[in-house]
Amino acid sequence: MATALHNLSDYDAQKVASGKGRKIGIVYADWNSEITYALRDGAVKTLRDNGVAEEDITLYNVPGSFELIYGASQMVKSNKYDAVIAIGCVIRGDTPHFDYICEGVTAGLSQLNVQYDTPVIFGLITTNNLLQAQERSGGRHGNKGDECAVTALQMIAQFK
Ligand code: DLZ
Repeated sequence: MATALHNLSDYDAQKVASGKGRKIGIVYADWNSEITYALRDGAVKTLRDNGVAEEDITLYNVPGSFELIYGASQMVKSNKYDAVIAIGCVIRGDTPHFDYICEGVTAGLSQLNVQYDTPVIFGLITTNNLLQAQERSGGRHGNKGDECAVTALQMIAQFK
């Protein structure tokens, strides 16, 4: 039986540290752009709502989720950002490709978190179908982009 799902956009504004003066990099994939652009926009809005200046948010796009690893890596190594958010959407198809991309991105982003001092936030949606992705990018389960923005601010406040 499915468990109740936390709404990805729910957060206690009182508990989120101000993003004033913080610099955030967002790398997002163009694959499944209906979803990833909504995630990106959700992240940007939540960062702005919590004090991050527009000029302190840098956006880079990459072709697919697999390229998030390289994009995030370049952003982290530049030392210009207090946190980097990686956004992508992988939808299960008929072949094992889904598993390879998901595992590759997860491992790649995890490695960055261990090797460097800039937190990399995991904004990869991995779903069985388009509807599940829509539900998590501004639909009935909220927007994972919002969750990523709040997570980034929490990580910065805790460790920077
Ligand atoms: C090739 C591919 C496939 C089949 N599916 C997705 C997907 O659902 N989501 C996504 O972000 N990217 C997908 N890609 C593209 C790969 O991430 C990558 O861009 C290519 O394999 C080239 O490296």
